[in-house]
Amino acid sequence: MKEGSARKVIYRKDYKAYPWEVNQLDLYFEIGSETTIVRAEMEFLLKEVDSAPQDIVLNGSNLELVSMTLNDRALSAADYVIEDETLTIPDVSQNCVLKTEVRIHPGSNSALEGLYLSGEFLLTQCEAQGFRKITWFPDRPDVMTTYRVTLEADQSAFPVLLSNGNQVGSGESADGRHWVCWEDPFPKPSYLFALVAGQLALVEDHFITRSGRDVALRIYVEAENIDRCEHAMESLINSMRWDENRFDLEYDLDIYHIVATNDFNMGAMENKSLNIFNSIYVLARPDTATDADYQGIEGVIGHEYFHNWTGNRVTCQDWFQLTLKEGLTVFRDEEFSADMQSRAVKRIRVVRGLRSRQFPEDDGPMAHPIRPDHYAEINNFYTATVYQKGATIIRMYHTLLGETGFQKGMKLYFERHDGQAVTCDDFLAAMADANNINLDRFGRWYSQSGTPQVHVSDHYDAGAQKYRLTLRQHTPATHDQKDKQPLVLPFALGLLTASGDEMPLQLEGEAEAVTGTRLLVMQEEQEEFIFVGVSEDPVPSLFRDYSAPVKILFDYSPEQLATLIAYDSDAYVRWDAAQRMAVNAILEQCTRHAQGTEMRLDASLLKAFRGILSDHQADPALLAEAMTLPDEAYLADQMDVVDVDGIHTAREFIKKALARELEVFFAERYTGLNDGQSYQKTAEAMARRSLKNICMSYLLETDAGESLAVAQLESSDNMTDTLAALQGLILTGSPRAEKALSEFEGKWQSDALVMDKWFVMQAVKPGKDTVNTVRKLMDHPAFSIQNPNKVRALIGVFAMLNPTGFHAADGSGYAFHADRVIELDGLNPQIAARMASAFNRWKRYDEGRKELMKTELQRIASVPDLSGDVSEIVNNALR
Ligand code: 7ML
Ligand code: ZN
Repeated sequence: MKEGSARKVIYRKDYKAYPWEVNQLDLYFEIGSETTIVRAEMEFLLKEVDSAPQDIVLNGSNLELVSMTLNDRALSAADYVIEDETLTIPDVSQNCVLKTEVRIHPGSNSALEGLYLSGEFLLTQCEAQGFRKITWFPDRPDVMTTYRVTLEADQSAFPVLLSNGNQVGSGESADGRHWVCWEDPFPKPSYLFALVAGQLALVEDHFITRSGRDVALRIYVEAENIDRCEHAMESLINSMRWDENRFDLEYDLDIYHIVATNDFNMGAMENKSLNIFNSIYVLARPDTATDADYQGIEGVIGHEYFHNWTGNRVTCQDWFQLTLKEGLTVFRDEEFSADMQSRAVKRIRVVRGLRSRQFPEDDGPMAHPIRPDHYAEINNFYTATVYQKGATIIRMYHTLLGETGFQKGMKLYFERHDGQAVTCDDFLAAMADANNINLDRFGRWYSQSGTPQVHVSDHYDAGAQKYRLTLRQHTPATHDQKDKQPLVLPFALGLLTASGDEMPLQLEGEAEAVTGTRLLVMQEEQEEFIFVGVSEDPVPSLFRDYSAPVKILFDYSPEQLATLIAYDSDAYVRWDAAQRMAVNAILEQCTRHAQGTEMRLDASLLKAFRGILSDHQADPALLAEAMTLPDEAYLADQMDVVDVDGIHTAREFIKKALARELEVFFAERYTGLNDGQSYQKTAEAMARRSLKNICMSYLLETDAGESLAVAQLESSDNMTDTLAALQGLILTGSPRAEKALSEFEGKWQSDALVMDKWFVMQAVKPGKDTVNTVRKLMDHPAFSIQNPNKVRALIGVFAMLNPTGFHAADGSGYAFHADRVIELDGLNPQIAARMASAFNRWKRYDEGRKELMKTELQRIASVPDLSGDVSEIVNNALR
């Protein structure tokens, strides 16, 4: 059977504990790029002393078996059964020692899972099921053991030899070879194993934990990147301090490694004391990385560090529980970023991401609960639902219990489960027990997919001074589930007067009123909240701080939205009101465009923008968020049948109209912010750059823009300003764009990360011709189909962030993309599957496009030996 090819579906309900304890795993690697020899020795102890004989089941994939012994007796093919990716030694009746020797070939491993080559060095990626590509082992997260790992390699090619835990020995061996031995005292599942071998440069610092442990912090990168590690190191130190202060959690070893690689399928990986990172999330210098990159590094360094407790010390019983560690760790990294930067800005960006990526997923053919009930390929379930929606569920515990109650729950969770592999139910039980409350109904969030809709209606009775809010929740059926139940929704609410003052809130039956945000909890399908002593018809400020991950349906008048935008105390509500106004304006023009009526700019939107531009009090980053128009994918989500070109045309129209009407305001703000100060890394400086560059993007819609952008490009001392100017010139079709692009290329051609940006800028250019640019760029020396970052920058960005290019009516974008999915499937099934998901929402388009996309999906599905990864995605889409 071809590697990765169609596996059977695995069900959560079929979970069975492993009957054996694995006492200790000794690994010996004879390292070579072409061939690596792996010797493993492990002890199996029956969990139940008087148990009947049990099978020993091991996982392995693409391993060349050299030898295998059980209690020193050589096993032959007659002693075991190999089927799919498992090897079964039947009916073993006693504790025993298993020894194996296998050969693997890292140099020809293009899937970037298991042991593989990146440039000149070797490294591993084991989550979720990569360890089975290294050696025979029960490759499941509930089998935890201690590891001792010896790495032996040529000293000059592989001077650095790293694995998990502490270095306990090293020495020279024959023929210019050397060895290093590592021991990890903490039992861990195999997915947290890692090794790195090669020539790498080291940046070192240290952190003293609050109990006085002096931890060596070592970041390994390729030598030319040695001057780009400062921010990552600072982020690591901040993460360690923050986890002590906010979560009372301290680091538990004397050493912490981070290794950066250009060849990585994902963002990063939390292997115990040996994190491996996609270099995007480590390397930064002001002239090579944008503010968004700096923030991404801080967040991801935090994320992987926080996994040490939420993931490593307490891990998952099985892969259905993935959100147990990922939802929780995303919540923790969001809170870290919020505490380090601006809480409000972080919250808005999180909500934007949830709406533009998770909502579509939850409404498409791959819809699944945060804790899925089944999968064919687990790699397809590292999703926005498991991660981002999972984090919103954790945030709701926090909202319901408060910081103190939540931390009590965390404390009990660690007291009960440190060192164990557990389930989402265990987490819920710890939260409930620590706070003495019943969270059974809240638990439905784990098993129900789809985005709930909350229909809000209100009624004001002036005579009685009463205000009634009626909430009705409804989750539409999803692909995977027909019947839905009501969920627990924390509902944070405020009421404003028409002039923007916060009203005191007093529910019927309560003794007195309280001012400010009120946290209510909705549990039933329909609930009514009646407020008394309400002196005027209020403007409701709903789901403040986005207190539940729902679609809020309320028919706001333009005046009410204007009040919220101008006055609400909650930054999320202000931003959301501005988005609603922009969505309404754009969709209305989209309709007019379709009807052949002339488009026009809404007076209320114009007025709101004028207000935003004149606000010199608010955080500039919040103003920038408020003026960032909803993206085309989010707009598409609001339509029954997506009008690709209409959305694009209407959005462009609104942007240009705002720019023309408010040119003076944009120019004034731009000039004020473009103060010639040299680059600073502070949150304030980043906020100012974000507002400045949003203003420039509007000014580029006017005659004044081009010269501003050119001047900014020429004087810029940082990548944020450079990229904003260059991207702006490209998008507006300026004749200056081509020269600027080629100068940029000349300057950065040998810099992998910066060249990714160069690919992105060209791949997002709207219009049907971009497919040809993208095809041509595939021949550029900096592009490689084998490298996931390049594939994402060029192919992924074209398919997912360029609707008018990908969805060109002639199907050229679809055909190109399907060819890439097929090409990638033979190299890297995980990346191929991610790319294939660009077709997931095909049923939401017009008949012509639907037919074209369906044809491409069928073409992919019919490829012989298609991987299980891609097969699950395309067959779900077609079903
Ligand atoms: C999410 C990760 C993976 C996959 C990293 C791989 C990880 C699994 C790994 C948020 C921030 C940074 C990285 C990721 C992410 C998809 C996304 N355990 O740590 O979750
Ligand atoms: Zn993670």
